[in-house]
Amino acid sequence: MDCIFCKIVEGTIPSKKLFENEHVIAFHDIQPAAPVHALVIPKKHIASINDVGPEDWGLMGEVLRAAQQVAAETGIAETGYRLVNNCGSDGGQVVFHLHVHVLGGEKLGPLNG
Ligand code: IU
Repeated sequence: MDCIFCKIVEGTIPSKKLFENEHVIAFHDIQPAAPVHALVIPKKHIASINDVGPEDWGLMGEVLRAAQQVAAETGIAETGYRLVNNCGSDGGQVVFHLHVHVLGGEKLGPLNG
């Protein structure tokens, strides 16, 4: 499968890893939109939130748990941060391997700004 994030999971494309366990990995976004900008992805290829099956909700919990840990370890947990999932073209999704953005390290603008 020609998926860039699957290649990051396999290690055939390098990434600046922040966290890894058997279910998920987190790494720095290559085009950061905030001082801290990490992506948390399931190792399993799931194209988008639309494709999460009934058997995947435990895995989605692992994704959120890793996001919490990344926020703590990058020092943004105290001051606050934003988790974002883009889904589909109107949602601005570019990479079709489900991921949660962890954004922080500065006061983020309003969603309707
Ligand atoms: P989106 O939610 O699909 O729009 O976000 C994709 C993100 O993946 C975006 O912020 C890119 O900068 C980021 N990214 C990356 O970190 N490494 C890559 O090799 C590629 C995209 I392609």
